[in-house]
Amino acid sequence: MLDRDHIVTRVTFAADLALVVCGCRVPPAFRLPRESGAGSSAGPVPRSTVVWGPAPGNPAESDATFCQLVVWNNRGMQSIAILGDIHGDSQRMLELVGDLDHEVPLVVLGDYFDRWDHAVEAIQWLMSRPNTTALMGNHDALILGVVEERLRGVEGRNTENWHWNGGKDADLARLMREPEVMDWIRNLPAMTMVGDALIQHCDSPVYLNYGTDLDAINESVRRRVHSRDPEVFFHLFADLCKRRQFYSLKTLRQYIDVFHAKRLIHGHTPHTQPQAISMFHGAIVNVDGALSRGFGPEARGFVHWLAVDGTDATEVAPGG
Ligand SMILES: [Mn+2]
Repeated sequence: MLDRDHIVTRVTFAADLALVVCGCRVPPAFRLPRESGAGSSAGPVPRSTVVWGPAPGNPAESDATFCQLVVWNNRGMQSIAILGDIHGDSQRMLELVGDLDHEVPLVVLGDYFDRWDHAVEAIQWLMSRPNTTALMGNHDALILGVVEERLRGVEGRNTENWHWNGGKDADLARLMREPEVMDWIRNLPAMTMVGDALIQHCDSPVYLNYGTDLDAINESVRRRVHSRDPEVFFHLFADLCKRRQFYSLKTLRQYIDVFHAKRLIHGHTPHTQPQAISMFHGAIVNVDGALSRGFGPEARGFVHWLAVDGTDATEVAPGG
């Protein structure tokens, strides 16, 4: 026999489900607080936020009960979608950004490989998507080193490190058959600017070892990558592994001032929050929500919306 609470729960669940399916309502438990990071510091609210959460009325934590909730607000806002480290999970990537209008600029922060084994598919989708800027992460430098070792028939320290950093043989095998994908990775910029935001893979000032401005750094990284020297790749990988090096506002400011930036957006250091984490009133924003199932079966990941005016949005160009 159903008691009153049970009936109320069932009715509430049905109502919530209908409203969410219609795009009208998100259950209160899953409403997101206004972003405290880059979006709000620019003034306007984000255009939308996508977050994973338990299905309404069904809080059990299994994959089958999770659904993707999309909160739309301020549709007229020009804003940029930013996605953290994909780590081989093309399916989760597509669930988050696959349906975005192609007019919406998308920036992905690097680390396409390892942990999960569909990186090549993820990259092929990113290659085909207009209005997309992709950056290089430490894992991407590493796998380029592994490729060079394979081509030379050796297993050097790139290969050794790749194995214990979650390297997936199936993805490497696919990559070796896709020269266009290799070329795409080799030409990834290390960093880009969107409006007043500097965007890079890791939370470290190590990039200044490569140059004193954005173009010089990107060119220096590109030149090293095109040397195709496994040792050069290993050093680039090791540099881009650095993390958590902006522990004071002073250190952060000294760094972003070099680029005339007001804030820094990075990935690389995964966290399990359902939205970006910011510190120092939005001056540094971590958008790596550990979306890959290589970090565990829990449904995670989000799109971070960077609100800028229309002029800023046009500064995002494929290839940075
Ligand atoms: Mn990384």
